[in-house]
This record gives sequence, structure tokens and C-alpha cells, in this order.
Amino acid sequence: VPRALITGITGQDGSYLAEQLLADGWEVHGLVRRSSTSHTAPIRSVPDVHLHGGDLCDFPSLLRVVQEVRPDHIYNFAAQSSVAESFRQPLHTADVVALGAGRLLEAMRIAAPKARFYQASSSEMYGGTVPGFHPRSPYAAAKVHAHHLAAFYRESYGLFVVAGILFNHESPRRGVDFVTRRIARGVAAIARGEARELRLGNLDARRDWGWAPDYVAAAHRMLLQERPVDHVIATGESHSVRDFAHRAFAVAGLDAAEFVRTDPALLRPADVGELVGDASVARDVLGWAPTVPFDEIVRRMVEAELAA
Ligand code: NDP
Ligand code: GDR
Repeated sequence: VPRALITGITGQDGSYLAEQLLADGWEVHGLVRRSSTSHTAPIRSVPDVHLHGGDLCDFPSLLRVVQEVRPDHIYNFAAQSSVAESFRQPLHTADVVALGAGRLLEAMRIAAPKARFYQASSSEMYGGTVPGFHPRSPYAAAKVHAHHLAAFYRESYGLFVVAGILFNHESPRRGVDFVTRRIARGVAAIARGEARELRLGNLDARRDWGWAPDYVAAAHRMLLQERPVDHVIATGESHSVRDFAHRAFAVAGLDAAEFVRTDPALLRPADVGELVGDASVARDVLGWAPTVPFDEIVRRMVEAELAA
């Protein structure tokens, strides 16, 4: 039975991937912090998942877990993944995201050099309009560092290391601080009469929003390629935060204009105006395509909150 080790298994992507791999007959192991801050940890209730204590900031724990599990695939999903929070905790973000990837790659090089490694790279690395990477946040800078380390371990040590550059992907398991989940929760609170307004930051920002389970399936396919090649995963369509809010309120039969307020405290020192990706190579090489359109993502997220 093939074995996978997933860091960030209590998060959105890790939990979906664990479920998909179990369904495919994999043995699934996950790294968990003693003090997990996760919004949602559905994976803890799945009995077949083997959880191991550890932290991306603690190299001995990573080395021990890789030695014990001897994984075929390692998925590095763990991160301080909030761009907004990274401005307030820039060095902790670098420790987990940049150095953490380095520690896990090193643990693999020492203890499981035949394994295949997936690094969760991000569209935030692009930072906007200039070609190539132009990180606009401590989070993005840390992800660029990790991305280059992944390439370095592949090229210099011959390890099977792949970085997936994933654009935003959402679901009812999205962390509560991210804008799509904040909007979905805000709509539900207003619909139930528990709140009268929803405060948001930059309404003009445009993102390429996809469906998280589709995206983790792409990550798995990347490790099943014959050779390690990085891929971009996106829908190719962007929408504004304002547009997301309008559709989300409409799902509950409400008008966003009545309830959405902008709050300067939610603006970032720097924000990326628009991110939209081109996944045509992934379509050709991996046979991957997004399955859930924008309106349906919004509807599923709002309905999940209304039902909660
Ligand atoms: P989440 O924020 O939902 O999950 C993050 C996970 O990382 C949690 O399980 C958290 O565990 C864990 N974690 C945080 N710090 C540490 C640490 N020091 N040691 C070990 N584990 C830690 O993220 P997503 O599932 O949304 O994203 C998965 C990955 O993909 C992240 O690396 C993210 O940066 C990246 N990414 C995400 C995109 C998206 O749109 N979702 C797009 C592109 C990249 P705990 O329960 O302990 O807090
Ligand atoms: P992002 O996601 O920064 O793209 O990072 P987020 O949902 O936080 O922000 C998207 C856009 O919405 C604007 N925005 C707000 N954002 C938040 N969080 N809260 C608000 O109230 C709000 N109002 C407007 C933001 O300014 C931004 O422009 C996510 C994370 O999953 C990263 O880990 C991942 O790498 C990238 O997606 C791709």
C-alpha cells in the first residue's frame, strides 16, 4: 500500500487530500502541531488517518516523522497561510513557510530520498503585473524562497520535487479569516438576524477562485508524473471581492449593497490587484480541468454556512 505524509493535514487542502488518498487506497499520515489553531479539523475524526506530532519549525520532529513513516509521497501543505497575518508576523511566517519547507526537504533528503515531494507554491508569488515573481507580502516572499528551494533540491540532489503554483481555491473548509469564508459567514449571520453589516477590506481586488478538492487532486497528479515538473493550477477567470459578495448575498435573497461596509483596518500595506492564472499546460499534460464554476462555489459556501 502506498504511503503519504501530509503536513497541514488539519487545514483545508490537507483534509481534502487525505480523504481523496484514503478513497484511492493510500495509507495516510499527517503531521499535527500540539497546539493546532485550525478553524476546522475534520480529518481528526477519520479513524484511518495516522497523526504524528511535529512542527515545521522543529527539524528533529520532521526528521523523526519522515524516518518513521517512510512515505512514498510527501505533501507540504503546512503554512502560516494568511497573507494579511503575514504583515503582522513576518518572521514567524518566514520560519514556517520558507525555512519549514527547507527543513522538510532536508529531512526527506536524509531519510527518504526516493520519496516524491509536493511543495504548495502560490499565485501570490507573482504579485501582479510584472513577469516573474514580485512578492508583495512577507507570505509571498517566504513562498518564493520555498519555491526556489524546491527547485534547488530537485536540480542539485536529483530528488523528485514538484511545486504546484496554485491560485486561490475555496470550500466550506476555508479558514475563517479568508475573504470568501468571511463573506459566506457574514451572509449567514445577517440572514439569521445575528448581524447587521459585514465589514470588508479591498472590494476591488480580483482573484481567480477555484474549488479546493479539484486543486488537491491536481497536486496528487503532479506527483504521479513520470518526471518532476511544476504546474500552474487555476480556472483562468477572475472576479472581484465585490462580485463575490453580491453573489453570496443573492444566494440568501439579500442585497450586498445594504450590508457591506468597507473598513480601512482590513486594508493591507500592499495588496495584489488582480491574479488570474493560465492552467492550459496542466490541462494538456495532467489532463486536469476545474469542475466547479464560480457561481456554484459561492452557492455551496453560503449554503454550508446557512445550514451550519
Ligand atoms: P490552511 O490555513 O487551511 O492550513 C494550514 C495548515 O498548516 C494547518 O493544518 C495548520 O495546522 C498547518 N500549520 C501551520 N503552521 C504550522 C507549523 N508551524 N507546523 C506544522 N503545521 C503548521 O491552508 P490551506 O489548506 O488553504 O492551504 C494549504 C497550503 O497551500 C498552504 O501552504 C498555503 O499557503 C498554500 N496555498 C493555498 C492556496 C489556497 O487558495 N488555499 C493557494 C496557494 C497556496 P494547525 O491546525 O496546527 O493550525
Ligand atoms: P489571499 O486570500 O490573500 O488571496 O491569499 P484572502 O481571501 O485573504 O484575500 C483575497 C483578497 O480579498 C481582499 N479582501 C479581504 N481579505 C480578507 N482576508 N478579509 C477581508 O475582509 C477582505 N476584504 C477584501 C484581500 O485584500 C485580497 O485582495 C490566499 C491564501 O490562501 C494564501 O495562502 C494563498 O497563497 C493565496 O490565497 C493564493
